Amino acid sequence: MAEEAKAKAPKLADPIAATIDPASQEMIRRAQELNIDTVFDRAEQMKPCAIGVQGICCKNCSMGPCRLPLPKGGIVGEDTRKGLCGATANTIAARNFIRMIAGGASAHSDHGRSVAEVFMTAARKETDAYRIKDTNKLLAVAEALQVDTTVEVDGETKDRDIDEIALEVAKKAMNEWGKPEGELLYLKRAPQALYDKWTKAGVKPRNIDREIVEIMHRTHMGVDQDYKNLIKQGSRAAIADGWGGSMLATDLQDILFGTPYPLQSEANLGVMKEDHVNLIIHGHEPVLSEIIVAVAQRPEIIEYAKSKGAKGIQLSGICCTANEILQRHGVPSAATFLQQELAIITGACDAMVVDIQCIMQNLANVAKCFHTKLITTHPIAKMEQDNVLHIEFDEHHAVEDAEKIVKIAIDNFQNRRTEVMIPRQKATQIAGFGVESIQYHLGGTFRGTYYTLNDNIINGRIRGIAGVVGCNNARTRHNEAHITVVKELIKNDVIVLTTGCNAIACAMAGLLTPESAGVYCGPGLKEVCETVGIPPVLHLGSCVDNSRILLAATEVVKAGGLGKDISDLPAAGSAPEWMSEKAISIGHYFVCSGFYTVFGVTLPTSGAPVFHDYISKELEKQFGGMWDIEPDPIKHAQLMIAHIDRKRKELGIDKARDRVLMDMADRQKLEA
Ligand code: NFS
Repeated sequence: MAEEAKAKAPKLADPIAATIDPASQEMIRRAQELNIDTVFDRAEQMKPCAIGVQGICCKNCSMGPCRLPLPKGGIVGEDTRKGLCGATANTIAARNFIRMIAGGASAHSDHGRSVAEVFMTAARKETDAYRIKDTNKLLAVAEALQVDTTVEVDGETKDRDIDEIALEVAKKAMNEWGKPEGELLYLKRAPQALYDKWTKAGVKPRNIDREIVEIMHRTHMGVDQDYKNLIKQGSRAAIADGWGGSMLATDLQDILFGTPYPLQSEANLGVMKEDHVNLIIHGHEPVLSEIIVAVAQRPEIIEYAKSKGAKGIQLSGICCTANEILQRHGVPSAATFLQQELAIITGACDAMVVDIQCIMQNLANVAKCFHTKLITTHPIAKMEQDNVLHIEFDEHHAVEDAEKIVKIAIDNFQNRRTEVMIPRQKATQIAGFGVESIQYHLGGTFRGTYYTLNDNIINGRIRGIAGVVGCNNARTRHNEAHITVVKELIKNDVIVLTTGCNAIACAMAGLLTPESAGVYCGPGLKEVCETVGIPPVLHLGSCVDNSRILLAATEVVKAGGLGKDISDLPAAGSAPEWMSEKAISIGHYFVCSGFYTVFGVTLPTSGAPVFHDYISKELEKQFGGMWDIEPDPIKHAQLMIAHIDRKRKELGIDKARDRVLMDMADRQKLEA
């Protein structure tokens, strides 16, 4: 009988096998003791569908789902697999793939639209909660959106009124989502060579919404049945994300909330404090979290918390909201995507406020086992469980909403019922980098370009640039691939630009400090980091801020000496533990912008080898970028390094690096 019960007990995750992070291991164990399941356990109990993983299941009509597994032993001769309508594996995989792009692009771009709406409210002065904070950025964005920043008065050129510029920027920006003709204005920010490639390939987005809608149309039963034509539309929508919705989100957020500048903070569950009210902000849009940060710092609110027996209020963040409030205010990051349930398992989370994206529905079930108030705030993202509070956030009464939320957290401090167990682990991080601050650190104010960075790439101290980004995925060991890939890159003198959950993982592993250069970097990168005083891994923000990587790469091209296009650069992109549709959209706009892009885990194209080949080899001919997949993190990083070396050779700067390394060795010999 006991044996039978044991056999029926659901399989639980092995904490050590589930994550490399000791804090998370401790909390997984704690959850298991309390009989609360987490994503790590569920990943043990439910295996993914092998056909879905390969991208060859079509459920776009009710004659299916049609599943087209690869024949045992692979395809010999002609691939005769087809669905009821005749759709081939290539058609099905391409449809599924671009629907993922549509999902991802719409998430980023709808986020961008919300910010644009708040921006409009601020420009119209309909709210006191938001105002233009960064006028320099406003002027830069005005130029990119073709808004005049000067006026002619009596034959004289004068600066235009800032409020007027803001209003026109707001209108021009809003227009990008649905204008009836023309093309996205930001496309012209790309290097001319890339713009020309987009023109030739016929993939310049017309407006953001249209490209997403067209994906849904083309992938409807019986429409587009040519994988090349399908992915062409995928490219157009992905470019509309990277160079449109995401880039606008980043820019307008910077204007409203300030452009990030390097600052110090901490990361991991250990940032929570037992004797403080712990309010965790989770999700993606900073429009709400910005106000919560401001409200939680007000003296009377802190006094109110003290009146309830707490020593103060500890704010922290999860997922990309963590990155947003870290970058601009130094609020510590409590957790990556996979740790969200664990933050509640501490027993010390008095309230978790969520908006949109990457929020697990099981948070509500976990919160039910504790005193934690879980608060949804967005009209498009509610939860069905009845213990969830919904306080709908509106920019017109932003401060009142934020006050209400902060007070709920404070009032809940005294209701803690389970023993509090906060893991001790936390690490120092330097975050807050961006296109502008890289320019400052690695270019110098005098030249105001990326000259020093380029110079160090040309002379070989820096071998190349990598953008390592993206999620966690419960099908892989939490943070292992993130950290292994990044360490392998910096060991080989590749400087890393990071965003999203990779950034939080790197912060937790101590890679976002200047000191880590001495420990983990190759001699060239170490020398540069120590001279300039920067970490070898630069935190550029949230996932919409991947647009910063596009613009940083463009600045590198502009600074000269490294070719004419992003695809000429010794650079590569990576998402070692991706899981979301947003990651596919990002991956694809990286590819369409000229980056060699490697994903970990799996790619939903493996069941359609011809389509897979097309998005790797053929797309390289169009844009210079290509997809690749490698789950093994060391091989993954080595593929990126091999690509970087190939580009160095094409640029004729491969010899310079040999010389630098020889110099270093000689110098070390002398020192010894
Ligand atoms: Ni990006 Fe942010 Fe994390 Fe992945 Fe989710 S938080 S938008 S999608 S899981 S990196």
